[in-house]
Amino acid sequence: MKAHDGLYIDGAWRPAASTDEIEVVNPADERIIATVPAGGAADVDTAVRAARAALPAWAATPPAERAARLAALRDALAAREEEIAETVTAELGSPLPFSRAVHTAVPLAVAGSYAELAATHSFEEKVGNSTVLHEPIGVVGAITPWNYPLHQIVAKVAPALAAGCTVVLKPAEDTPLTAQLFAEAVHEAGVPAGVFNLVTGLGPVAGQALAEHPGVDLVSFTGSTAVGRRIGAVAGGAVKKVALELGGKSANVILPSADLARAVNVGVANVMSNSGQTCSAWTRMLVHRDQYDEAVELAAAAAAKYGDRIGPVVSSGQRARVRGYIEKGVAEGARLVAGGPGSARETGYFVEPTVLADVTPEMTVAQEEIFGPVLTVLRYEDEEDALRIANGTVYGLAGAVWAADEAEAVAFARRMETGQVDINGGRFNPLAPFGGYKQSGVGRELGAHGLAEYLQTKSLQF
Ligand code: TXE
Repeated sequence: MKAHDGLYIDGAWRPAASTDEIEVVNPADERIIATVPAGGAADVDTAVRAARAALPAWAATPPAERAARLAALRDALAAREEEIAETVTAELGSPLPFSRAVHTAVPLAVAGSYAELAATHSFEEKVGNSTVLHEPIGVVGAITPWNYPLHQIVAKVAPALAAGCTVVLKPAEDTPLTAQLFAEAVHEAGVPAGVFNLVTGLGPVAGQALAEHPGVDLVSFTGSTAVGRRIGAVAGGAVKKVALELGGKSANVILPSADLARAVNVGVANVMSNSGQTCSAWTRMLVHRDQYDEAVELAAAAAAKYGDRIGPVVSSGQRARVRGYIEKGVAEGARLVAGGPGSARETGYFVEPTVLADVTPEMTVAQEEIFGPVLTVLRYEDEEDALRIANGTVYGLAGAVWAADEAEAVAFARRMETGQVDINGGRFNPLAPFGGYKQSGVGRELGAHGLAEYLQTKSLQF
């Protein structure tokens, strides 16, 4: 697979100071498909310096011109649509149709939305006798995960550029090739040198160096809660702004009036999609006790149908982790009704689409993020009980409510401690804020709320 052997810094591909390398593995067949540099602290420093040097001119560039670069970036990504889809499939393992429909189409929509927002957002407002200026926060250190390789990058870099910030990106070590394609598109879009820089590398080395670098004004991180907590501590110590998008354990609440079959089928599809590697996945299905047995039967049948339609999980480490959770669930008393910890396939990091029934709220599988194709089904007594269970984890990223009457679902959703709720299925909206309550994170991504994360305000008093 095509790969650059350098880092994209200050407008060009340059050799890394570090001689370390990352081997990129295709999780579907376990083959090494490419090698990229594993940048070190010196490389991060070079990239941050380039971003700092480019900041004054980019921050002073009129928003309309920044918008034009973002529109060109969207077009450059669109021109690479098929190559991006193939690359995501090769390094993440997702089936090609899914890579086209989601891994490519969603970030294109997000990039397009920021091209528009940059042009229309008002970076200045009048408040009484003051003029409030919304100015770029400065140099952004963006650290992204592998689960949606391009979307996670675009969701940070596009608003940062729209705001007038410059960026150093450290993408996940599992999926650096998509990040390289993104850098190519940035270059082609005519974004000035130093405004966007890419340092591929390992989390504890390049990621840590970026989070700790004094030349970085905002660290925007998406990934595990454990790493997010560390980055938050580093940023807090240095009094620098931080945006964290962490894990989730979202509830899919099926109220008794809902169309049960539809709610269960969509719920299963939601969890299995991307092999369960979605932070906002509805991994806990909550069903009224009178409908419980029927729901479990429907869920098991829907999961069994997935079979070969989902790809592997990203790595052998992830597979071991997911299988460990399934085993733990069974050991704690859950009933396996579909899938299981084994797999018929000898090569590839595959996990069978799995459904665990008779799951109770205190079980590990109902509390911790599994990040694999594993659905838990829980029983509730009444609406208050459902609410208690839905809100009963440390997370609060997303969720869903189903009811015959939309108003009934909305009334329940208002009481949920979570950042996003899909009503009777919902639909992706690239302009709607996305982010967590509680330990699911700090800050929001997407739309105007996402843009605001990259701005700081100055008040001129007259
Ligand atoms: O994440 P990491 P991992 C969750 C999910 C998954 C688990 C582990 O539950 O099973 O996390 O995944 C960089 N300083 N999510 O281990 O390590 C790393 O290089 C700075 C949820 O892959 O958090 C990568 O770029 N950076 C999630 C990014 O952090 C560091 C998406 C994420 O990797 C670092 C992914 C350090 N010390 C996993 N250590 C979501 N919210 O969508 C690592 N990194």
